[in-house]
Order: sequence, then structure tokens, then C-alpha cells
Amino acid sequence: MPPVNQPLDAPPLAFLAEKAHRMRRHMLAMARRLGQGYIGQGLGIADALAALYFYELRYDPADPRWAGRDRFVLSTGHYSIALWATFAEAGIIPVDELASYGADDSRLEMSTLDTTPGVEMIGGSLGHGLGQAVGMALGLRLDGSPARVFCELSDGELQEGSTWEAAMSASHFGLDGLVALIDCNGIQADGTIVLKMEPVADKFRAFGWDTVEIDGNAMDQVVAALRGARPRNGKPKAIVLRTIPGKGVKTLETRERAHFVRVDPDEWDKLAAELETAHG
Ligand SMILES: Cc1ncc(C[n+]2csc(CCOP(=O)(O)OP(=O)(O)O)c2C)c(N)n1
Repeated sequence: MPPVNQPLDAPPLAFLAEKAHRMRRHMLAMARRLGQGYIGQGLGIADALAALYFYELRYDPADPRWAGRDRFVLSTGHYSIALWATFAEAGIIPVDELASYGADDSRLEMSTLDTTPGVEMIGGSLGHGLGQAVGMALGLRLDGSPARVFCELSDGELQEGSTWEAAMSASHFGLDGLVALIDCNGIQADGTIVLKMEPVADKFRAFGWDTVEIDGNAMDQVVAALRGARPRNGKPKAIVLRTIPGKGVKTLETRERAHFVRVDPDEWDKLAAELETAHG
């Protein structure tokens, strides 16, 4: 089992930062084989996933369907590259398997399938994650389970009505074991976010959620926000993550069309070197 429920005054920040770095390294290697991928999103969400899987989430890597597990719903199925890297570091899938990312017959698709160990929901069609997470949280409550449900969703998904129906329901049903991690990376398919969604945090507060807004690439803030979301106080929790697409790889952080990144074959060594330099 990973370390869980550690005291706030001694969070394993260096350990978590190292995990996030290793995950980013995996992601670059996976995308390199294909020459492209949803790399920006993966690099941006890496810190939150590292904090979640190696600090907060309760799960058993040897038994991903363990009934007592906390659930993690990745609503943005196209962020799968980050999930596979996380699973490899967590021991849910073998590290060697990452080489099959995006290949025919691979379990590691470019969007998530729930036949892959550790995946709770089929991804691809955006705007469904929070609703499914609400259903899971209700089901766990009916079962008398203390397990919690964490749901990642994107700023683009805030433009879908289904997300707000789910947000309303979570608050109505008092789902205090539900934690939404909202990846506000500011991009959508063709560039910057299409509809103005700000102020995101105020919107969730207005829907009755305990809400914090943080730098989603600052490990200490992510850890503190996850700890702050623990109380079973009758309210769902929202953590608004401000993240940088391509975080950790300078060239990608400043790339304009960051949604689906194509990289020239001779550019990969430079990206890998930038990642190592940024980590120090
Ligand atoms: C319901 C639905 N509509 C459209 C798409 C096509 N699509 C795939 S990724 C994407 C961009 C979504 O932006 P966002 O959710 O903010 O994610 P990010 O920009 O971080 O990749 C779109 C429109 C989809 N997968 N599902």
C-alpha cells in the first residue's frame, strides 16, 4: 500500500516531487515512440496525480478492484498518458508495458478503457466523469463504505451542462466523500478555453461545494488541499488546480498549440534534457 494519511507537518514532498518527475519522464518516452500525444495535459496534471496516488488515495496495487478502495475517476480520457505513467510508478501495471502506449491491441490506449487495471470509467466522451463519480459516491454510501471518490475533470468540461447537474446533485446529497480535482490549464482543442468560465471557484462555492483554488503544480499546495478535503462534513469538495500545460519541459510550456502535441524526431532529446534540468 502507498503511504496514506500522513501528518501535514511532515508531508513527503521530496518523495512526491520525485514521483511526479519519474511520471513525466515516462510520458515523454511514451509519446516519443508515437511522435505525438496529449503530452501537455499529462505533464500539467502530473503533480496532482502523484500527490493523489502516493499520498492520499487508498488502494491496493496488487488488487486494483479491492472493494474498499477509494475510486479515482479520470473524466478526461485523453489524459490517459498521465494515468498509465502513474499506474506504472504505483505498480498497478509493469513499467515495461508503457512501451505499448497507443499501439494496436495495447491495454494502454490514448483514451481510457475500463478493462485496464485501475481504470474506473471508460473515457473519451467528455462531460461524464463528475456524474459517474456522484453515482459511485452514492453507491458507496448505500454500502456503508468509508471509501471516497476523487474525480479529475477539465476546464473544458465545465462548459457541459451535465457537469453542473452532477455538481448540484453532489451538494444536494451531501456527498462529503467526493473530491473534484478541476484541471484549469486554460486550453481547449483549438487553443485557449472557448467560453469564459471564471470565476470557477466561486461557481463551485455557489453550488454548495467546499472549494479551494491552488497552484496545481506546487506539490505543497496540492498536498495541503487534499488534506483539507478530508472532513466528512456534509459537503462535496472542489480543488481548482491552476496548471501549466507541458509543465517541466520549457519548450512545451511555451508551445502555442498545446492540445495535441507533435514533436519532430530530432527535438525529443532537447525536451528530455529540459525535463532533467527543470527537476534539478
Ligand atoms: C463530448 C465530447 N465533445 C468533444 C470531444 C472532442 N475533444 C477531445 S479533447 C477536447 C478538448 C477538451 O478541452 P479540455 O476538456 O479543457 O481538455 P484539455 O484542453 O486540457 O485537453 C475535445 C473538444 C470529446 N472527446 N467529447
